[in-house]
Amino acid sequence: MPPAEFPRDFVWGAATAAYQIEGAWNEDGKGPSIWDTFSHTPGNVVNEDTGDVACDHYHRYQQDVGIMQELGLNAYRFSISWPRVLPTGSGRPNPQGLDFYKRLVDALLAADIQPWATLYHWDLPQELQDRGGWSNRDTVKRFGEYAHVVARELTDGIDRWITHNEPWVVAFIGHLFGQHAPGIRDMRIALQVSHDLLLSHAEAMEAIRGESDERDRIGITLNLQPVHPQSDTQADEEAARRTDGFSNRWFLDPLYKGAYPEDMLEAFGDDAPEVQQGDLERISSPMDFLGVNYYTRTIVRADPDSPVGMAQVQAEGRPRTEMGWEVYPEGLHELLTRLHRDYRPPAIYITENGAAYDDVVTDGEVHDPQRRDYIHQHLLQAHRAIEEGVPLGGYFCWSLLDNFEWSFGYTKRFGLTYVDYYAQERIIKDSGRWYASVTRENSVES
Ligand code: IFM
Repeated sequence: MPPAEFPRDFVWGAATAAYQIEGAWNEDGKGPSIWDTFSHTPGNVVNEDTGDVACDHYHRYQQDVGIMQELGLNAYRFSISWPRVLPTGSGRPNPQGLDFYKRLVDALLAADIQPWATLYHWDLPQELQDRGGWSNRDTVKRFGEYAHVVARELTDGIDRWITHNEPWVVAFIGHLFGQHAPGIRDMRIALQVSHDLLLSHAEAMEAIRGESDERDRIGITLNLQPVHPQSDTQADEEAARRTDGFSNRWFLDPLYKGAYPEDMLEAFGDDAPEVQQGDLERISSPMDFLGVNYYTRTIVRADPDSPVGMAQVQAEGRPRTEMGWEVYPEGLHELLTRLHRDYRPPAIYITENGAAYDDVVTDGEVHDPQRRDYIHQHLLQAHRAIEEGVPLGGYFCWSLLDNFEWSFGYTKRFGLTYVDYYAQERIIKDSGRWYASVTRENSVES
C-alpha cells in the first residue's frame, strides 16, 4: 500500500498547557491561580503533586523548542497563563509575565515553528474565583480584557488563537463532579459556567479581532467523542442521544446554531443557565476553525436505577491506555465526518490526541510501541476523513512532554518526550522519533 500522504500545508504540531509544564508558580510577579490553590489543598491530587515546578519549562523553554525542532514540528500549541499576565485577573499587566511569552514566541519563530496560543487552559486567577469565578458574569468581561492585552502585546508573533480549551471539562469536571479546580459540585453553577465560558469565548474573539490583521485565525477547542448505545433498544439509543446532548451538542449547538439543544434544556429544567438577550448571537458569531480534542468514545446504556437514568459501559476486550480509556481510532473518523456534516466548520484541527502509557527508561531510551501505534492508527483515520472531504488542516499530538496530568499528578505520561522530574532531563521517546519521520515525510504508512 502506498503511504497515506497529507495535504501539502498540513500543520504538524504538539500541544501543552501552562499549568501542566511551566512551573515557576510564584515567580516574576505571577499571581496564584485556582489550580495553585486546588493542588496545594491536600486530598485533591494523587501523591499531593502540584504544578509548582512541573517540567520547569518557564526556565527551560529554549531546550524545549530544540526538542520541537528535533520532532520536525511546524506548529506548537501552548497556553498562556492568565495570572502570569494579569496577576489578579485584571488591572495592570505584569511585564515579566508578558516577556516570558514574547521570548517563547521569538524562539519558536526563529525555529520556524508557528505558535498556536490558547488563552484559557484552566488556570483562572484565584482572585476572580474569590468573586464567584466563571459563574459570575463579570469574569466574562475580565476575560475580554485579558484577551485584549495578550492580543495587543503578542499579535506580531502569534496569529493562531484558541480562546478556550475544553469548556466542557471546566464546567462539569470543575463545577459538577468537583475533581478539578475549583472543586465545586453543583449542577446549576456548572451550567451557568458553561454559558459564561461560551460568552467569554465571544468576548475574547471580539477583543482579538480588534487587535489583529487578516492573517489571524481564531477558534475554540472542544473535547468531543462519538457516543454509542450498548444495544439497539430504544432505551439505550435514547440514553446515547442524551449523553451526546450533554457531551457534544451542549457546546456545538450554541456555537454553530445559535441555540442550546431543546432536548437538553428540557432535561436540565430549572438548572438551565440564565441567558441574556443577544448572548447567543454573539456566541454563534463565525469562527475561523474548530479545534477538536479526541481520545476515546463513550458507550452508554439505559439504567433506571441511576439518578440520571443511564450508565457508562466499558467495551470488553478492547485495548486501553493507562488512563483506562478505550483505544478507538475509528471514532476519530466518525467524529470528524459528523462535525463536517452537522456543523460545517470552515476548518478543523485536531488540537489534541495522544495516549498515556507506563513508560520506563531502559539504557537511556524509552520504547513505547503502543503510543506509536495509537498515534499511527488515529492519523490513518484522520487521513480517511480528509479523503472524504473533511477540511482537516492539522494534527497536534498531546503532548510534547510528559507533564502534570491534573488530579492524577505526575502518574500519567502522555509525552512524546519523557521527563525525569527530579533531574529535569528530557528523553525523546521512540514514538517521538517516529513522529519526527511522519512530520518530515508528511505521510504515514498505510
Ligand atoms: O492533559 C489533558 C489536557 O490538559 C486536556 N485534554 C486532555 C489531556 C489528557 O487528559
